[in-house]
Amino acid sequence: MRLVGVSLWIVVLASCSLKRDVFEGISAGGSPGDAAVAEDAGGRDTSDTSDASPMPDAVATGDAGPDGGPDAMPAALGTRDNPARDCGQLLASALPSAVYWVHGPDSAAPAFQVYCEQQLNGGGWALLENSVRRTDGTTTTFWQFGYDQRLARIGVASPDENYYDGSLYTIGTSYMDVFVDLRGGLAVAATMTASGIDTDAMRFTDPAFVGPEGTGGLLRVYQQQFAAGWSSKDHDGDLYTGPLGGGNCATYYSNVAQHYGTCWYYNLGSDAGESGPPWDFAGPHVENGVLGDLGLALEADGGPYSQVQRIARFTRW
Ligand SMILES: [Ca+2]
Repeated sequence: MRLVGVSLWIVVLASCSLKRDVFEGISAGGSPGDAAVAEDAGGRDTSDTSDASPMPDAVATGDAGPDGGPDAMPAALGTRDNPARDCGQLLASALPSAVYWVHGPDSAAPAFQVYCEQQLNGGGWALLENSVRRTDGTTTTFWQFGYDQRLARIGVASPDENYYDGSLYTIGTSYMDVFVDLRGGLAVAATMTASGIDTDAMRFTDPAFVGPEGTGGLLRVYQQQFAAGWSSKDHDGDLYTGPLGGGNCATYYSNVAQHYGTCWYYNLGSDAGESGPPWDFAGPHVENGVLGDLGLALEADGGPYSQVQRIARFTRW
């Protein structure tokens, strides 16, 4: 038995080593400072006088316009003055993972900021949800928002910070969940498409698992965390009807707001201890069987559910 255990340990270590390389590549582009870089990248170069003004009337009336003059260069793609449609358009322009301005599928809609993940699973993904392990309990607190915040934007758009942008559910058509374990190993937990979402129930319209099982995530994660319901401490929209937590998965699991089935394979802010220790509030947790099937590391002595470093959801539109 001892030899078998050692062999498994080596396999796990080798697997983690490979995955860590992937994650470091992904997180390298992400810091809050990138937001400022992206926003300021459209610096106005007024030295180029060869570009004729498309608005000669502005010169005649003395109105130089908001760009500082008729000869101003166009703002860089992904800035407030020149928002992209989505992260995919920015990826096509070879722009790396960072925060950018986008306008979504309606080019006339007001621009907003998203963190674009440009390396993982083809890139072109906007960060929708990011739960990061914190031993001080603040991650659990972050996810205890109420039903009225389900479409809100909360936190800092960064791979290293807790973040939620529920408004992206109103435009998203593809989704991807990602886990990062305590050793930095990364795996895609589920991938799916949907034609829309019912913003009252927070249930997806025509959801479908993309897969394939394994590299494209696990069907059972999709079934529990995408294709079922959504609950918060003040709203029971999940499929669980048992007595615990008054039948509300969120109430039962530390008041964490998220998509639930009956109830979860992962939780953004709660452990699943039945009562007392090992209940803890470090934040994101995943069921051990799911972690094992994805080749990720379990928490030592963590019970049937392990802490992870990060759970993130991304979307495209
Ligand atoms: Ca329920």
